[in-house]
Amino acid sequence: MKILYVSGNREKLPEAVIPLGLLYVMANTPDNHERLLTDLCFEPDARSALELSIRSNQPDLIAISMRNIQNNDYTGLSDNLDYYAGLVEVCKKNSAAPVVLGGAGFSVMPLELMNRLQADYGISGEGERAFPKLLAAIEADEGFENIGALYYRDRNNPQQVQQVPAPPDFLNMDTLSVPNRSIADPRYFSNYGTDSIQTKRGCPLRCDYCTYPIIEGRKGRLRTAESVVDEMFMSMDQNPDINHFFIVDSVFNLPKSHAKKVCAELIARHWNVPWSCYANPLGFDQEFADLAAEACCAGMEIGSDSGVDAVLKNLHKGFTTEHIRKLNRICEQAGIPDCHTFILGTEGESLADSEATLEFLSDLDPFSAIIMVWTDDYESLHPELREQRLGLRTQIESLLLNIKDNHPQWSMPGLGINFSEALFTSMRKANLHGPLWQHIRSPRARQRYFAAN
Ligand code: B12
Ligand code: SF4
Repeated sequence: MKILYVSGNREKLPEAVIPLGLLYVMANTPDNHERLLTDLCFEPDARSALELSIRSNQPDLIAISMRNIQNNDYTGLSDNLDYYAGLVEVCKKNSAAPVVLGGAGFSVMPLELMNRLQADYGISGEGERAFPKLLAAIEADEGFENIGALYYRDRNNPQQVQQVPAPPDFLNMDTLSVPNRSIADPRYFSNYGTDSIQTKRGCPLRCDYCTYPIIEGRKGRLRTAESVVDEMFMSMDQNPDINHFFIVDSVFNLPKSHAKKVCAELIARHWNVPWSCYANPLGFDQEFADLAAEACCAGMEIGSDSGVDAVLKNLHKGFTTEHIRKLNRICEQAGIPDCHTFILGTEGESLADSEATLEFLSDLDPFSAIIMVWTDDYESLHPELREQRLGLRTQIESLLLNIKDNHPQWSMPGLGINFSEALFTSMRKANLHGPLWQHIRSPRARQRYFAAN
C-alpha cells in the first residue's frame, strides 16, 4: 500500500518537537509498503498543504498522528479538535483512502475522538505493532481481532464505532527499529536545536490525573543503555544542528538503576551535548544526580504538583513535600538546575491550598518553576465542564497576578508570564538552547547552583 503519514502537530510552545511517535510507527511498518511523510508543523496553511500532498501522492491509506488535544492552559482549549476534524475532512474530500488516527492525543480519549472526528480507524497506545497488523487485515480483507487497541466503523452501520480490546502485553523496545530522523523536517533542528530520545516506556506510579499509563502502560520496558546512546550519536551525525536532547520518558529516574546505566554509558563514551529530562522525587538520590551532571545533564523537570501534603496524597503522588525539598537540595549540590511544575486547582483543592503551594514554592526557591492551572482533557469536549471550573480558576489567576512581580523567575503559561512566542523567539535569537526555563534565572541564583561545580 502507499501510505501517507501525516504529523498534524503545529504547537511551537514551549518549542516545536519532532514527531517521534510517528517516526517510530513509520520505521516499524514493513518495507513492502510505500511510506511518505507530510509534516504540517511549519506549513503556513495546514489544510492546503495536506490537500496538495494527498492530490499529488494519491495514497491508499492516510495515517494521522494527533499529539496534543489540548495545551494544558497555554492558550485556547478546543482549537485542536476542530483543527483535527478539519484535517479528516480534507482527507475525505480529496481521497477515498481510509483514515487512521493514532498518537498520544488520540489515545487519551479514543472513542470520543472517533465519534467527533469521523475517521475510519483509530489505534490507541503504541502503534508499531498494531498499525502494520491493521494494514495486513485491510489488505487481506480479514477481521480485526488481535490487532491491538483498535477502533473502527461498522461496515453495515458506519455511525457505530466498534472496539477491539488492547493487547495484554506491551512492546519490547529493544526489538523496535529506531526512528529515521533524516526524513524529519530540518527546521526542528535548525530553528529549535532539540532532538527527542526515548530510553524506556511505562511509568509504575499512579498519580490520580495521569494519562501517561494509557499511552505507554505501567510496566517499565527498558532499552539497553548502549542502544540509547548509539541512537543519540547517530542522530548527531545525521543532524549537526542538534545542540540539546530531551529524554521523553515519563520519568527518567525510575527505575533509578536504568537511569544510572544510561548516564554511565554517556560518560564512558565522552558524551558532551546537554540534555534534559523529567524526574520524580521518589528514588532521587545524590549518586544519580552526580552521574547525570557528569553525563552533561542541563536540567530536570519535576512534576511536584503541590506544596500541600494533603493535596499530594489526594493526587496519589506517592511523595511528600519533604521529598521535593530533598530533591531540590541534591540538585543544588550536583549543580543541576531543577524546574518544578505546580498545578493549582486540581480536583478537591481549595483556594487556600493553592495559596499554601505558592508559599511553599517561595520558600523552596528552586532554580525555576512553572505554575499551571488545572485543566482536564475532557474540557476540550465538554464546555460545560470548563464552565463549572471557571470560578476557582479565575480566583487562582488573580492570586497569581498579585504575586507575579515578586517572583520574576517563575513561568505562568496560562497568563503568558515568562511564557510566550515573542519571549522564546528572542531567546532563541540570543542563541539560548534547550528548555528555556533554564535561562530565566537571575545571575545570583545561578551562582548558587554552579559556584561549587
Ligand atoms: C516528553 C513530552 C513533552 C516534552 C517534549 C520534548 C521533546 N523534545 O520531545 C515537552 C515538555 C516539550 C512537552 C510539551 C508539551 N506537551 Co507533552 N508530553 C511528553 C510525553 C511525556 C512524551 C511524548 C513522547 O515523545 N513520547 C514518545 C513517543 C514515541 O510516543 P508517542 O508520541 O505517544 O507515539 C506513540 C503512540 O502515541 C503511537 N502513535 C503516534 N502517532 C501515531 C500515529 C498513528 C497513525 C498510529 C496508529 C499510532 C501513533 O505510536 C507511537 C509509538 O509507540 C507525553 C506523555 C506520554 N508519556 O506520552 C506528553 C504529552 C504528549 N504532552 C502533552 C501536551 C498537552 C503537551 C503540551 C501541549 C503542553 C504541556 N505542558 O504538556 C506541549 C506541546 C509541545 C509541542 N510542541 O507539541 C499531552 C498530549 C495529550 C493531551 N492531553 O493533549 C501528553 C500526552 C501528556 C498529557 N498531558 O497527557 N511534552
Ligand atoms: S509520575 Fe508522572 S508519568 Fe508517572 S503516573 Fe505520575 S504524573 Fe504520570
